[in-house]
Amino acid sequence: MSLQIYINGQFYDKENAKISVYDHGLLYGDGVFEGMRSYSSKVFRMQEHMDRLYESALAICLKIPISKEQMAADVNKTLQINGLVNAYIRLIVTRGAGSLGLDPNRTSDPQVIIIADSISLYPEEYYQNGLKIITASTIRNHPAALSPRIKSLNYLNNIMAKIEGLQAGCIEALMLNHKGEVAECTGDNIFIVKGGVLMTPPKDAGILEGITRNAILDLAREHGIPAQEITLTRHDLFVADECFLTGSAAEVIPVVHIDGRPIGSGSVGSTTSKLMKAFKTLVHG
Ligand code: PXG
Repeated sequence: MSLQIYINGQFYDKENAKISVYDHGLLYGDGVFEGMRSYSSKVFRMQEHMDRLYESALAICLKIPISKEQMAADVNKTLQINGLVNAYIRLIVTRGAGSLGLDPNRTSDPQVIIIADSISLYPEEYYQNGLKIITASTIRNHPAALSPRIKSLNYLNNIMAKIEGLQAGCIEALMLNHKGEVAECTGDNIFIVKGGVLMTPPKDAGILEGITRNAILDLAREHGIPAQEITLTRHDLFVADECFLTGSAAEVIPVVHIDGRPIGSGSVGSTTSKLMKAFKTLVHG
């Protein structure tokens, strides 16, 4: 049986899961999304993902036609129908089909789409030996242009940064904010360890407040690792002992090189290893 895709409460074969070319999600990137993971058939931090999705929608004046509870139930149903246990879930809400003009009032029927599929993970080698990343010249959205806290369908500057990374032979790239401070990577949050203290940029540094990021901050607290949400510059990264990234897809992945410079010893650090293990236990527990 072909993969079943949810659109507005109905399921369609992957080949037949289609929406209008007049949808403002396509025409203007006018919509919001979430990327989630399920482990042993249970969505990790479902409530947090629902809260972030509905807040992103609220921020762009998009009214999601179903309740959070219904949405969560529909996510579970999509997993179930597809017999998926450990999966990646992409949830999309578009503004809906409208006229060829920006006016969101001339659209109707936001489209709610749920895709649950098997996950394509980063190669295991990166988890063992760590990533090399570069700093992209493309910055995160200026907060006065579009809040970087909105997980919108407009990901072009992150994609441009990703292209910069790929052209340099790196699968992730660091993005700074409009003040030149460290924000995050194109689809992952960033952490460093310095003198036994875990540090990550604060919510207002132009980041998406990652759900994995918050889980790592919780785990640090539980394991007695001092943690700070604090402004970081590239200098702080260059002199850090350890560095790692977090995201729903990547989970926790070490970084051992930035812009051609080794971080700390140039190999995966002990705090990073400890948190990688703790995260595995958390999601599989
Ligand atoms: N920053 C950005 C800009 C993101 O898009 C994260 C951080 C990590 O957040 P979570 O909540 O996942 O810990 C994200 C989300 C993909 C993919 O297919 C991943 C994200 C976004 C879009 C696509 O790998 N990560």
